[in-house]
Amino acid sequence: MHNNHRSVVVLISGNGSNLQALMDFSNAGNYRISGVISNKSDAYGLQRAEQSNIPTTVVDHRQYESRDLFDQALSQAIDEYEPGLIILAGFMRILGADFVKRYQGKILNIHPSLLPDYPGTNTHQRVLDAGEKMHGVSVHFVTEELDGGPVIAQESIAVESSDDAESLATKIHEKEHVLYPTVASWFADGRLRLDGNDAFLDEQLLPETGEQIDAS
Ligand code: NHR
Ligand code: GAR
Repeated sequence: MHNNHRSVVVLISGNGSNLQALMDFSNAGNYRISGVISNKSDAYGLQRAEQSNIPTTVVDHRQYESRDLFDQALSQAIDEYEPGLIILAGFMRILGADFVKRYQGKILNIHPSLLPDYPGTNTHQRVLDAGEKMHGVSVHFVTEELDGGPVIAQESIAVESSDDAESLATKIHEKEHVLYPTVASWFADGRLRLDGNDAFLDEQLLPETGEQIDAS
């Protein structure tokens, strides 16, 4: 892996509003988005990248006979950009053990829940169904364990009685669009480190729920 902490590749599968936020903040954040890769050729995020003159690559998972072969093709596409950091932003393909090992400590994901609660999909509806008063968003290091890598930072929102899954998704997106560029900058500045299943910020071990951000 290239040792330029400031060069980032963003992996997407869809809309790419988090990609947009990362692009908009990249100057202030001191990182550079070298490329955007999607497993879907019709992902709207690809158009966002092109509008900002950022090179794009499509690696369509349906064209590979196995997950391993897809992961290998994805690795090749990533390595052409020589990044120091890989950011998953609404990327919807589970990555295999070999892939994760190759980029150990250099992959981040944003997940719409207060991890370790509610890993997996459909988090907003599950939070509503459980009658939770709080919901939120987490940025974590990607490890082999799905949505199980150490949490770096999270931000909470209150669940109101008037909320539905859509209103929660909107509130969560607002938080994500500030939180993710912030954490990307920490990484670019060399402040973040993964050691086994522990995350460190400025050489301080982060708690299980990461750094609590309150930007409100
Ligand atoms: N890979 C590893 N190894 N570890 C993680 O923590 C990962 C990961 C890949 C993606 C994002 C994650 C999320 O934030 C993520 C974290 C997709 C699925 C999934 O079930 C699950 C979790 C996440 C992303 N994907 C299906 C699959 O078969 C496909 C679903 C679809 O195409 O719509 O890969 O929630
Ligand atoms: C974000 O809310 C992100 O947390 C979530 O998908 C959305 C992507 O939005 N990620 C997952 O659910 C991963 N399984 P975007 O494409 O507009 O950035």
